[in-house]
Amino acid sequence: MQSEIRKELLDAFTNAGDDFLSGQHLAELIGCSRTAVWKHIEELRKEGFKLDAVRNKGYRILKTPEKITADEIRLGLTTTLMGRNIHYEESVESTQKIAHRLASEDAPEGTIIIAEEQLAGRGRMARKWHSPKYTGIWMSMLLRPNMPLSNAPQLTLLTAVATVQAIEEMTDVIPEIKWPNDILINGKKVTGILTELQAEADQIHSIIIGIGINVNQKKDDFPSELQEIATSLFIENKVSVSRAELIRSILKHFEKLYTVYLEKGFLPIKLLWEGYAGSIGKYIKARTLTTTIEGKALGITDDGVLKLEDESGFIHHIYSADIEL
Ligand code: BT5
Repeated sequence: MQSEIRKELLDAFTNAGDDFLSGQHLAELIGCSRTAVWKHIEELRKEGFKLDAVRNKGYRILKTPEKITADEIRLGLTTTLMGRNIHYEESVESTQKIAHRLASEDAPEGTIIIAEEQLAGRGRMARKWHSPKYTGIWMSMLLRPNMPLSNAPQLTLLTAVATVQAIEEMTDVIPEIKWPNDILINGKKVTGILTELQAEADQIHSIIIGIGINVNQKKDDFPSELQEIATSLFIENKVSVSRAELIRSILKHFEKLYTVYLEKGFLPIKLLWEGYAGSIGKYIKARTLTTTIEGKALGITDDGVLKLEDESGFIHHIYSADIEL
């Protein structure tokens, strides 16, 4: 109930923009007492929000906190599904781990899990994902699509498109997607995506998509082994980016694409994906679990599978691999 009031309060401020909202008006809108409104306003202040309070006019939000809070994400969120349920933690092992637990506890589709830092952030195949405090977006999204298991990797590609669209909306950089799960800027990795499943037989119970984005790190913030291969939006764009705003933008773009995907299938997503793909037409090395194949990346199939032509002209279909450009 308390958090419902908070959500409605933030929705009201979102709709009001720069206008003031009086305590009386807010109380009527939300259906609670003026004292309750005041209590929630005080809570927002404690979280680091700066509010203007003017007699006979009311309240408006001047500045949001440095930390990401669930409330800051909600302020300005325009989605109806993604991020309507937010699970926020200061420090976790991995947001994926929490998402798996919440998925088993029947958390609703669209739930997101955000942490300020991850102590054991993970990449694919038990690799580590460096996730320092307050500088990046470490987020998992919970989905429950009704579709065959084999289509799940398409959601990695869809997530990459949504993330690139959000980065383009918020910065002047030009990111490109490296199949299947990386986003690069000037050849360095700014984002990694990890798609995990809970399923029985061919029935998907839930899909958990983890997104890691380096947002405001400086070069020295990366450990030495990552300094030459990783980058952040700040390094590339030279200005810091609001993480909460970027999260909202990702959720907005993701929801749009996900709706299209559920209605029309992968093809429209594929077309968008191709527009952002950096490696198509280039010679690449694909390391799968069992072998390494070299050749020209021709593109992806209508299902999202990578087509790689080796020097004999044989076209390999690659379902999962690490790519070297
Ligand atoms: C990935 O794996 O790129 C998927 C990363 C997913 C991270 C998110 S954060 C939220 C959610 N919770 C989690 O615990 N994970 C997800 P992969 O393609 O296997 O790449 C891993 C490799 O990227 C590592 O071996 C490093 O070389 C490199 N790497 C690690 N941390 C990095 C960082 N912060 N930025 C750029 N590269 C990094």
